Amino acid sequence: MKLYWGPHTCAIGIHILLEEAGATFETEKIDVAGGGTRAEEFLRINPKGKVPTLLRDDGSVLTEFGAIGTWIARSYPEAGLIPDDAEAETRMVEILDYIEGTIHGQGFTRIFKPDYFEPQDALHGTLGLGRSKVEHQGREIVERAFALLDSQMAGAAYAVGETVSIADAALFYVERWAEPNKISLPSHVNDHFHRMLARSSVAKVRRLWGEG
Ligand SMILES: N[C@@H](CCC(=O)N[C@@H](CS)C(=O)NCC(=O)O)C(=O)O
Repeated sequence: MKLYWGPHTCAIGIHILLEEAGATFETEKIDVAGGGTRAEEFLRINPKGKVPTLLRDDGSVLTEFGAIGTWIARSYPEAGLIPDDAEAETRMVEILDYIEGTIHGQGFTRIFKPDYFEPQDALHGTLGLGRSKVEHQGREIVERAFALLDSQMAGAAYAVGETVSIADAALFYVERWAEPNKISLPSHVNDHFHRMLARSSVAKVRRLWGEG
């Protein structure tokens, strides 16, 4: 199988899950910032034009973080990436959806791509530090969401209890977007970020991504 990834993207979470699972896979780097996800060759593989994209050994393609993460977790059950307990699994999906839909989709996308959300004339209305209103709104969404997760994470090593799950890989990729965007992580979330950084899977992936 092959993981398509791009520097600085959410694909790092899937790369980490593949390492945690002990899977055998190849990777292909896509120049996302340079428009590689919009190249015809890539769109033939994933018409959504997004990474992570996972090409499986049977030739089928999986997209969307939660779906890819679930497939990895179900395919390598010994890695324990989905909690066995139904209540814990449900809580994990709740956190995962919140990260995908709200922190990434609504928050960081406003920060990275304010022009997706506002008409050209609104780009001239800036608030403090030269940020557009949409970008400012994105920061508020992200900060409020991290604060909420922080209140849920007191006393727990990982997103749901004491072992790594799909939600931790997702939480890690949004945590790593915080500092470059001058967003401070609240204490429990920050502890989680450092706990993830200390994992050998994360160190390995960061080295492969040219970061470590
Ligand atoms: N809903 C998708 C989001 C994926 C996504 O937004 N990927 C970004 C990188 S973090 C991307 O590929 N952007 C390239 C583009 O929009 O051209 C998922 O869960 O996998």
